[in-house]
Formats: sequence, structure tokens, C-alpha cells
Amino acid sequence: MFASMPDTMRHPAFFAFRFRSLAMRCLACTAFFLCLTACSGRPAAAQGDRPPNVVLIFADDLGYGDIGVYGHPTIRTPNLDRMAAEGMKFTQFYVGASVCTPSRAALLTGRLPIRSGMASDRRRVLFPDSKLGLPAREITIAEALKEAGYATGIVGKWHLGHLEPFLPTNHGFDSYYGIPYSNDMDRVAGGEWQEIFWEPKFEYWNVPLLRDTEVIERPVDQETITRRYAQEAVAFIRDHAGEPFFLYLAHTMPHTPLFRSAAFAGHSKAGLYGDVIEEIDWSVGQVMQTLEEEGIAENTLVFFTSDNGPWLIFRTHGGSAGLLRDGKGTTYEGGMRSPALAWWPGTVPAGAVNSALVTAMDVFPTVLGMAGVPVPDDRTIDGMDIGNILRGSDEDAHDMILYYRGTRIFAARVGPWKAHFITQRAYIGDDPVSHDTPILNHLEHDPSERFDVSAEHPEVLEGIAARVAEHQAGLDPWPTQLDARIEE
Ligand SMILES: [Ca+2]
Repeated sequence: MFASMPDTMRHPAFFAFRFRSLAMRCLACTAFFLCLTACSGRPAAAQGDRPPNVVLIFADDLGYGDIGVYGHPTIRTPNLDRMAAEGMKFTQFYVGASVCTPSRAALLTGRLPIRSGMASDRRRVLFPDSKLGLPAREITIAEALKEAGYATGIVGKWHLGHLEPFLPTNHGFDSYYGIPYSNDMDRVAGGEWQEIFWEPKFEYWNVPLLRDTEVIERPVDQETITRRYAQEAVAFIRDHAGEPFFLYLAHTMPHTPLFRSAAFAGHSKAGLYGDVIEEIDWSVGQVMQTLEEEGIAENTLVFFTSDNGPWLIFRTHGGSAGLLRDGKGTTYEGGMRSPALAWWPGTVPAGAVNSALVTAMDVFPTVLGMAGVPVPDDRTIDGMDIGNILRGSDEDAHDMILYYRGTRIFAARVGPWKAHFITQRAYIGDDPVSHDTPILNHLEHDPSERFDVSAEHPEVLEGIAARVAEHQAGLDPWPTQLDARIEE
């Protein structure tokens, strides 16, 4: 739609003005929604030439096996299950890294973390003493959509730099409500490891809650955080229902320490972890219900996924990757394959199950494509526009998935075949093991990565190695931003 507009009409201020004046006119009617419907002669949801809204919901450390529609036997997730029943469920969706910071960078920029400097072999994520964050040269989804007149908001965990130059409001978001890094950082009290995580009190962690760039609560009351994120998300949607918007709802949970509000205490058969997931599921329902009440569900893509796999060292507080091997921190499937659901009534076909190889980095070019925003051509974008897949095409997206750990490629998948060049457990303290003959798994026959078939398929290994070498020859890494610490 933007191509045919005069330049002044493409300016964000124009959109703000246009929609403000529309809202003023509609307030004269008895109800804003009725006005939109009656004045245009069609439902508000079918505002034909308006680009779609995007709600991107990102759970933290939620595993592939942790929700009902992905097979968990006792965690009940009726709202996520509804997203799948009325939308699309992906079974081979990959994130850009198996830990928070690089995974979030990949999601928001469409690029492998090594290209943005958000990968390191020393410090895998940002910490409260980190000096840097996502470089200003990176373009986030929010920045790109803001240029096209979208209202942009983030509710939740950022983890791409907690100092002001790196905060969301300096990366394209109009508003920010949330925590700047993980909820287990900056611990100031409590006893033994087991004790503090098994009987957590939020006062043990001096984690701040920010509104835009101001700390409004410290330590943040983590018991109510999921509920408050839902309230903020609902308010954002209601405030911006009359204009295109992008909402990034990045949950703090179920990253340990686990907290849920009183209403969800004892809610799940699956214990505390189940309570936490069921509250997140409730929050997803709040988002869907609000979109429906505002009459904009049919003009909104809701996409749900998780930043990395379950944190298995936390046992029953750490979730499950289902039949996938291992979890957070590793380059096994359980670390980097996440549940992913797309819901967009009338556009994404209902009840679709898609096994195409797709990645979190695809979100960037896909939503830009929907918004009519050109994908930046001055840098490598690793994601692909999967708009056709979301509309039901059975075409393939990627044929290769790279499993980086820090700055090194530990494994690569081409088609169904995955070669492990290096393997390492997540947090147990053992060293990486390089394999002279890489381990080879056929992921579609052997999703749990149990059977090494390298001896039978040397030509497959050669093919994968050649593809990786080609990737590395064209790589444009950016110096790591994760190692620098604030001077004491
Ligand atoms: Ca995480």
C-alpha cells in the first residue's frame, strides 16, 4: 500500500494523525467499534488495505514438550491448543541460539547472532555487569515497522542490553514495560542453590522492572509478573486497535526461579512448572480475546514460540523437550527446536500442521513483507519470508539449519540429515568434543538423535561439510558485544 502513497503520507506522524482523527470522529458515535463497522460498510477486521498487526509472544526456556498440543500429558494449555486448532503448528521450527541473548537478537533482526556481535564463547548471554548490547547498526522488527507507521511496544524481558543506549526504546519500540535481563540475575539474598530455586522469594534477586527507561520497581514482584504483562499487553492492543501495531510480548517465565500469581497456585497437575505454563496460556487467551473484542483478530498475526529449550538442570522446574534430545544450552534438537504456533483467522489455515524447516529469523522478513516494508539490502538477512507457508503453501523454506554455540558451528542440518561436528552438554561442566568423523543423524527417522549413521552415509557428511564451508566463506561476523564489562 505504501508504494502508491506520497512521501508525506508514509511518515509515521501521518499515520498517528490519520488514526487520531479517525478516532475523534468515531467517538461521536455511540461506540467506536460500531462506527468502524457501520461507516466503512464492512467489519473492522476487514480494513482491506491496512497492513496486519503482529503480536509476537516469546516464552523463555519453554520446551518443545511443554504444552498440550505438543504432547504434554498433564499441563493444560487450552488457549495455545486453540491457536493450533484454528491456526498452524510448526514441528521443525528453530531458534537462532540455545540461550537467551543471541536467540533474541536473531528473532528481532532476522540474522544469525554472529553477524550482530551477539555471540561469544566466553559469556554466552548479557549480564547485569555487561557494558554493551545490541548494536545501534542492527535493525529490529520494531524499527522497520515503525518506519511504516506501526505503533510498536514491548512487554516483557529484553536481554539485549540493559544500559540506556541499548534499551528497547532505542531500538524501535515506542514503549517498554518489563525486565532488562533474566529473572535469576543479580542475586542479593537467599541460601543454597537448591533452596533458593525450590522455595524462591522474589526478594532474592534485585531485578528491576522498567517503564521505558525508568526503573519503576526493584526488586520486581515476580509473582505477579505474568499477570501484569497480560494486563499491559491487553492495554496496548486496546490503545492501538485503530492503527497498525506490533506488540512483542516476551515472557519472563518459565525461566527459573519460577513464580505465578495466587490464582494459578496449585492450578496444574504438573506442579509449579505446570502452574507457570498454565498462567502463560491464560495470558495468550487474554490476547486472543482482546483482539476479538476489538474486531481486529482477522487483521492480526499472533505468533507464539520460545527462545530456547528447557533448562534441564532444574529438573521438575525445568520443563521438557518431549521426544527431542537434551535442552537449553546445547545444539541438540531439544536446545534449539521450539514449539511454534501461528494464529490469524481467515489467513492462516485452521488446524494446519507444518513440518517445513523454518526459523525464528524468518519472522523479520515475513512481517516486513506483510507490512509492505522492504527487507534491508545492505546486510545479510538469514531469515526467509514464510508468508506463503503461513497461508497454507506446502513449499519448503530452508534446506539448511546451522546450530551455532557461541561463535562456532557445532552442527548443521541439510534436509533431514544433521551432522554434529562438536558436541557438548549444556551446563554440566564437560568440555566440547570434536568429532573427526561427525555424528550423523537422520532427524525425520530419528528425532531423538539416538543413532549415528555416519558410517553408512559418508557422502551425506561430505555434502553437509561443503555447505558449511560455503557459509563460512561468505560470513561477515561482527565483534562480540557480550564480553565487555562495566568498569568497576
Ligand atoms: Ca531463555
